[in-house]
Amino acid sequence: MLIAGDLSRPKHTPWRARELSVESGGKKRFCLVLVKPSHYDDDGYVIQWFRSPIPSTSLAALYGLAQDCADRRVLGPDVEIDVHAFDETNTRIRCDRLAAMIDAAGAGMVMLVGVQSNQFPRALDLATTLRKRDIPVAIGGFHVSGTLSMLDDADPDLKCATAMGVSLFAGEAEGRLERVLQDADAGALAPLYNFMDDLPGIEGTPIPLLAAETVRRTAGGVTSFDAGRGCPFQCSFCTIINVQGRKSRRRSPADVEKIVRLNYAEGMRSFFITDDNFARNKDWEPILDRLIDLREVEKLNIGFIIQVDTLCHKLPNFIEKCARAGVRRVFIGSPNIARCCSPGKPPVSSPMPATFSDSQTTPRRRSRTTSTSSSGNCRSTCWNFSISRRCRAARTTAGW
Ligand code: B12
Ligand code: SF4
Repeated sequence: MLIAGDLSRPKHTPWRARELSVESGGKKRFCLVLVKPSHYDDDGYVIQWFRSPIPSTSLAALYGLAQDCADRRVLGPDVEIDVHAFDETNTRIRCDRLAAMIDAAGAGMVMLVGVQSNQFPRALDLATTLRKRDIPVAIGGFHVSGTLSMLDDADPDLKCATAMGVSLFAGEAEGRLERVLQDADAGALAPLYNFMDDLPGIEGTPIPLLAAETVRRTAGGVTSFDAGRGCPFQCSFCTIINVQGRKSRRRSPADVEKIVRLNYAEGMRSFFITDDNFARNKDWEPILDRLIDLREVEKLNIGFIIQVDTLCHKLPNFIEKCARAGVRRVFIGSPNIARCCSPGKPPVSSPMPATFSDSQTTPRRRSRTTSTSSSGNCRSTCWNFSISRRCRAARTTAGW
């Protein structure tokens, strides 16, 4: 791991955590506030709904990890960690109130989580207000990880965050969150935690979870979780493999079952499995077998949404088992809709094999400099890139 790295900023002012630490009944408190920022619309308003469509996976992941840190008393046996999670897409974020919560506890910090590029300006604005009140702030998520992984020079927005004393976190938090909490409690947050070269295994790690009152602010019935991360392919346009790598890292089938059961007990019936390419999760079959059992033996009324590549049908049993497990919607990526849809042009066939050896899954990072010889065609980047840009071309070409 690299701490601090090449981002420069003024020396971090030790926060008043230590001075303010209050004892109540012999226990100290540390207030950890997790905020998933929304983003601005074209007129500069924060986009917000009375009920947002679906709970945030990133927020759930961090909340699960933070609760685990609280249970393990990572700040010492006499320090209680209170964890609060807010999703700005359904909750107004009042920085003054967050600061008051932390002041009342005597110690704490705000983590801005799962921040994508379109949300980074909003995250910076929240951070500015909090930093003016001397609250320790950390920002993590795809923008920090992606820009540090793919841009040679640090992104100017990251420099801006660093300059105001915000701590940046690149990479994944499993096994690393306690280090950040301990540093914050000691008033010694590093400017940068960079774990991009050390992606953790996620089997057996704390499962993503949100408190019922957080989930109640969403439309209800639907939630999401990641069964795995990493994709073996190396599509030239893909940003994800630069961040999550090309090796299939996954939760155990038992953990997936636990996630489904816990959420089912809270009324969730539909699950978006957010793996960018579920067909390349090496445990797709044992996971589907568990889900089939839940549906066919225990008669749980569950349904799933997945994302796959166009060649998933070549995996023996994949489609049949998906259907039996309750997969009701599938995002299928295509690298070139224009060619697939245009009359007279043959569909693009991917040269990739249907299964992968470990040797093919180990190299990672910076696909922009690699060849496009194995494109997986999943929905993720293809959806964001191809459908928006290439579909327009397809419509024109195909005369839609
Ligand atoms: C699922 C998903 C969605 C779902 C979200 C559902 C949900 N319930 O959350 C939906 C379909 C709604 C969606 C929408 C969009 N998405 Co999306 N999405 C994804 C996907 C596939 C998974 C994200 C996820 O949940 N990951 C799992 C969590 C646990 O990972 P994580 O957020 O990275 O968090 C980990 C670490 O980063 C770290 N961490 C995160 N924050 C913090 C903070 C601190 C302090 C610390 C210590 C650690 C830490 O810890 C976590 C656990 O390890 C990603 C691709 C990917 N594989 O990342 C794209 C992705 C994030 N989406 C993307 C985009 C572009 C969008 C849209 C803008 C698409 C569009 N054009 O509308 C919208 C934006 C929605 C919005 N509100 O603004 C891009 C973002 C690119 C970028 N530069 O930021 C991605 C990377 C896909 C891509 N390459 O194109 N998305
Ligand atoms: S198949 Fe999808 S996740 Fe995998 S490299 Fe291609 S675009 Fe990225």
